[in-house]
Amino acid sequence: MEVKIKQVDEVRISRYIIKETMEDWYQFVDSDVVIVGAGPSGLTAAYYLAKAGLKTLLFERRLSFGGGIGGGAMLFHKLVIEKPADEILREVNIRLKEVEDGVYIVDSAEFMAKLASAAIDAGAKIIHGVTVDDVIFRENPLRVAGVAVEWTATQMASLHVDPIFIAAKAVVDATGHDAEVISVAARKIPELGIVIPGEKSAYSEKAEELVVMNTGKVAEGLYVTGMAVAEVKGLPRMGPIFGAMVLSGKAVAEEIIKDVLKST
Ligand code: 48H
Ligand code: FE2
Repeated sequence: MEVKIKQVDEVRISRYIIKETMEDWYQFVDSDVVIVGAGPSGLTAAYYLAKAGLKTLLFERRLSFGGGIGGGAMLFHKLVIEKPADEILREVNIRLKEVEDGVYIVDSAEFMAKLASAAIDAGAKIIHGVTVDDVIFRENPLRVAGVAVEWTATQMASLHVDPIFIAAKAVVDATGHDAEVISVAARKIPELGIVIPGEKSAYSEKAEELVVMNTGKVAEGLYVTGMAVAEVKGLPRMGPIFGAMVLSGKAVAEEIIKDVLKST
């Protein structure tokens, strides 16, 4: 088979990549919202925030999307979704199988791929391989004003490298069970008065509503969504039912949209 392929030399390949990468970093160094973690809650928040026109940047430590979605339940590639979270999944064209009234089964690969795709199409910028390891804060009024980021690879190599800072009107901890961003803020900025009781054992029927109800602002400029809510508010876990994760992502987006509009 004869194919005429456009010829591009190594210097041009490298230059285009460097230039375009730096343009993204330069533009997003001052964002409306920084979301930490590309699991179900972070991706859903990114989708709604970007759709509302906010400059939305999401950092994900790993080189993949979906956080805990990919592992399904004990590596079984299915998850449970319940009403009304099905509406969010339908909005991004994820197919659901109803197994009882208001209870659905979703395929984990389809869930991760389509949720990530929707967030990107809505305009969210997602950067992989970056770990958020600290926040920026300001006084008068006391608030979180952004994050400190480092390559995940640098951290894995245990190298002492100082971070880059990204400013944001709102920082969202969507890091899952460990609530990493809020934990570091609670430890390093005691004036914020954040006390973290830690997640409780499983109680699925209660946990779903509690997580969504307790989603939102934990300090000025700092918000929590997803499984991190259980850690920060001392709530039970729910296992492989993911309705609360996407509903929590949507709820945090709605609260931030209101807060950011109020401040501008
Ligand atoms: C950059 C980071 C950092 C960091 C972590 O764990 P996730 O899937 O989080 P959620 O809250 O969206 O979803 C939770 C769900 O997956 C789950 O575990 C449930 C429902 N469990 C119930 C139960 O009973 O166990 O995703 C978090 C993402 C991951 O991709 C991490 O790699 C990433 O955040 N991340 N990224 N900087 N400091 N910390
Ligand atoms: Fe989990």
